[in-house]
Amino acid sequence: MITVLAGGVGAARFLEGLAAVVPPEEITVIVNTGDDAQFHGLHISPDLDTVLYTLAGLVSRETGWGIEGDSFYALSALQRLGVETWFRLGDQDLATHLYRTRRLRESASLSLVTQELCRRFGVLTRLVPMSDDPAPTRVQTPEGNLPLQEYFVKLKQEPEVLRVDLSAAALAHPAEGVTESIMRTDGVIFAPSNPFISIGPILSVQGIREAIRNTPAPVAAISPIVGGKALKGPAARMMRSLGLTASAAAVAEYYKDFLDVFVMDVQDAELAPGIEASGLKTVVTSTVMDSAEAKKNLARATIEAMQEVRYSPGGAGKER
Ligand code: FO1
Repeated sequence: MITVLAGGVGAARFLEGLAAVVPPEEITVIVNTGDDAQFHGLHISPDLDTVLYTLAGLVSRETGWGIEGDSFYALSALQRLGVETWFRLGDQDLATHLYRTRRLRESASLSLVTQELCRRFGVLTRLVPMSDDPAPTRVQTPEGNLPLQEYFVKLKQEPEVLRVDLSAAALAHPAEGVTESIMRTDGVIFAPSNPFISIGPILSVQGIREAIRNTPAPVAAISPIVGGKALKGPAARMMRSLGLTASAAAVAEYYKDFLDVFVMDVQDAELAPGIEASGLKTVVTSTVMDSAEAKKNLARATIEAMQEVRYSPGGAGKER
């Protein structure tokens, strides 16, 4: 069994590779819901949907989110009504949000609705929201304390980030099965997602940080920073505005309390000895997931490194 902590697009690409090298039923994905938002009275869970559509083979290849070939008639009609439409919801995508919102109003939990969606989309990988409680991430910027999607989409990640506010996640309880899937697994992987707005919210949910520290399984992270740049999104800029260096080494340092294995790109090979010296097993491989083969290779390299740690004298977790 493998447990993955995941955000949106980067995580989804990695999971495509993982589900091709490990039976998908043996993978549990704990997905960030700090990005969840309400638009037009509907509950949107962008990271859950990005992972769902990707594993179902339906995701838009151009954007990495939404459905390939979707139309935007409903959004245009809403625009005609004078409604703000900066968050682009496609017509087929809207069906997912209509379904989820109706089920939540019927008192179904977000976990149950996610399970139903997985079944309907034929996704065998187990997707679990980090929490069934609302846990919206907010971003403190010079322009104010903003809901995540306002910073991310409306303002195009342009404002400087002074602080990421995860106080709602800190009050949230993990969804059913989340801590168990961390404690009873053969390996935990932090997908190559933004450490602050994707993995950070998951780690902030009550009990998850402790579960990751205490699990007997090896814990690996894949750097989302390659050659000082983010694979996708604002992680590098965010690191700089939070006073960190945008580098794989800074990501390793940020996660070091949790990790046994750190997977980083060949472009950053010169940083590996320094990271190894801090007690982490480092894997230097290609982390740029530009083909199906590249995604599978990254998944294989991560699993192999976790197995080596698991079966090495002392095993995983001795340093944590
Ligand atoms: N990202 C954008 O940059 N612009 C959008 O209009 C947008 C719409 C959208 C609709 C549904 C969905 O599931 C995701 C969507 N995303 C959009 C992606 C999303 O905002 C971010 O990628 C994540 O929240 C960050 O992980």
